[in-house]
Amino acid sequence: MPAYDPNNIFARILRGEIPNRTVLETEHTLAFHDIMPKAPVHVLVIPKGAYVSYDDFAANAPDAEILDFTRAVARLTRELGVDLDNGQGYRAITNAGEHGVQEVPHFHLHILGGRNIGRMID
Ligand code: DGP
Repeated sequence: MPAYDPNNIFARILRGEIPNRTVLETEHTLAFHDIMPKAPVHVLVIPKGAYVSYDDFAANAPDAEILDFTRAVARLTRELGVDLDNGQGYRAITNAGEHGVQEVPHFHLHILGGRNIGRMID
């Protein structure tokens, strides 16, 4: 696992050093609009703790942080109108490392919706 870079963009967003368009904030989780949206709904969900990737988060975060994050994702799909009770669905993806073409090395989940996303995201 590469060392966590405390000056990555999302760490700076969490410290309030870079503005963001917040959608939801909970005790352990922040969700905000992607700066270069690939769909009408494109929200990034991040834990407030310092994790590089999904596997880092899933293996090392305290249970309370994982639960908070997971429930925040469910709440977001409803509030963004893409959940399967009220909307037409979404894709949730996370990129990790070089082969995953991860740009920002702080674990984040992309929630994409509002249109048919197709079979793959570049
Ligand atoms: P990736 O690491 O490849 O999963 O994607 C990172 C995403 O972060 C990409 O869709 C663009 C977005 N992004 C990069 N810089 C910023 C920023 O300063 N603010 C916001 N809101 N999004 C950003």
